[in-house]
Amino acid sequence: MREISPLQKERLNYKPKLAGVLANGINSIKLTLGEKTSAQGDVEEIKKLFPAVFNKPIAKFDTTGESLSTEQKNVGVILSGGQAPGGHNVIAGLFDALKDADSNNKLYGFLGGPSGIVEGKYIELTGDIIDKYRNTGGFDIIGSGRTKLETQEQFEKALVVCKNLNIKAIVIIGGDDSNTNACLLAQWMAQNNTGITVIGCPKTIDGDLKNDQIEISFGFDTATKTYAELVGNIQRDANSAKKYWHFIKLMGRSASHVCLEVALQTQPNITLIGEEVEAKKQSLDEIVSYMANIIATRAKLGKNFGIALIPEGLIEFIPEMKVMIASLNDLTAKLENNSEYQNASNEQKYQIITSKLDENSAKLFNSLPSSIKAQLLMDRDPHGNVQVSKIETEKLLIEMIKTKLSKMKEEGKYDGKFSDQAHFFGYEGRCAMPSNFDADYCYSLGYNAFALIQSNLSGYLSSIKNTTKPASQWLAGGVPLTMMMNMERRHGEIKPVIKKALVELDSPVFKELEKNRETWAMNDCYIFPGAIQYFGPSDVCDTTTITLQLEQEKKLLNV
Ligand code: FBP
Repeated sequence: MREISPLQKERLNYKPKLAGVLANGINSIKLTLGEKTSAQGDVEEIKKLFPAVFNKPIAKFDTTGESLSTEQKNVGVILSGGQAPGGHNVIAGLFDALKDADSNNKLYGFLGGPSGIVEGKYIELTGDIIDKYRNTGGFDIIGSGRTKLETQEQFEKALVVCKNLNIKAIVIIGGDDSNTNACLLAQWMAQNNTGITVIGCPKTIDGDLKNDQIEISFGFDTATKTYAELVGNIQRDANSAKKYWHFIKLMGRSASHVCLEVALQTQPNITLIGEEVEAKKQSLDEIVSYMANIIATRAKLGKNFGIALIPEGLIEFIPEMKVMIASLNDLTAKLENNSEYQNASNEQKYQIITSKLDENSAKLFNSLPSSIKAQLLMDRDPHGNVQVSKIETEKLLIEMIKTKLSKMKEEGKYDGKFSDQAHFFGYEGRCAMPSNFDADYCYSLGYNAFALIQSNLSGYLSSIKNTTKPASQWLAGGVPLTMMMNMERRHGEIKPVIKKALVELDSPVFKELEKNRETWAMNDCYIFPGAIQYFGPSDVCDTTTITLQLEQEKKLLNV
């Protein structure tokens, strides 16, 4: 029996490239503090809720002969939320920096996500353990979870655990919701004078945790390359057999960044973008008509096949659905502890729900297939998000398109054959072996997190910039978490959360799709990107996403 594959073995030996400013080691870094920051929205509320960590300046590191604090420090690390390729390298970078600073420093990994710190479930991460996980995908080194940290009791328990382990800093590796946790924890630790600092690291394949200071969340690069490989393979199959329309839903939660990036990498016939649907106020019926018309026009050209990409969160952007989902969110939160509702059959649940919705939403809800109704009523995640990965939008669209095409056939507007295949790609990419970009970026994020800790900063997100350039030119620093926050309705209540970065319709990335999609719809301009490469020419192995490249090019032009 083999224990690992030859490629796994090679990757364990890969030496990730460290951001240039950090490359001289943790003892040769100088901190500069920049402008003070505010919040994304609802400034007064955020200021009131986070007095200890609000209004902090942007942090920037430079290489000098000086050193940051040299005080011995134990650190605790948490992997939080959905898996994203590169998480293990964040931990490896953090571990190497902490040991470079002082070999007596210890790193503790909390098990199973944020609940690990509350329940005191942890392991000490030693060199032997870390070495087995370098450059590997997955979060299995310590596991992950989605527990929301928000109560006094949770914070008090976490403090006891940290005191017992002499932990002086906590690093939370997570997406928007997990870093909201980090901010709440940082505030609590500061207001209670615990001396414990809290740092976040930007993780999520969804690509929706980004701004001027955070160019990309880790995992987006590898996950989109993995999906693009799969979409490319399907395109080649479709182009060979010429008999199926493939409807491919892509993970990514509300934002359509994943779908947009994969579309630019593969050039399919149809790409839906949730944010565009919302801006154009397209109804479900209009979306179906748009797709059916492309299918019918291709059929006239003798092409009864094609590829359609659908973002996971599409349903949340269709105006009538959005209104209905907002009401369902509030209703399901209220009914959470209602035993009559909880014990009811699905059909009874639909009746109770329909009786409480407004007329339009009730009509829409009743028009949906039973499977979609059940999926819409599933429990929200602990942060109050609808679990869009479980809603089979691709199948809903296929059914509606079939009905539309039959009608078009009766009217003499369609004379083709429609045979469908539905796919959902999400979990296939979340634990892929990190690309060189993600391996390097994550290692730098982790190393940099320790530089922020040594700078005694708390409530900051690790930031590595200039990432379309070679790693030797990457910059490092930190951005206050409060700067990204606003107030939103979750679980029926208004709460502080990090604002998700959605696809901007005036961005060069969306414009690139807009410019090409009519051509891609009718002509088969498919690109087959192939598998991620780890060894070979740099433009094949080290180049990052088209999204990041277009965004950075635009930034340069604006300067
Ligand atoms: P986060 O990075 O925000 O945690 O989400 C990543 C993600 O993969 C989403 O794209 C997806 O909707 C969700 O997790 C699925 O959640 P789960 O792993 O609980 O099924």
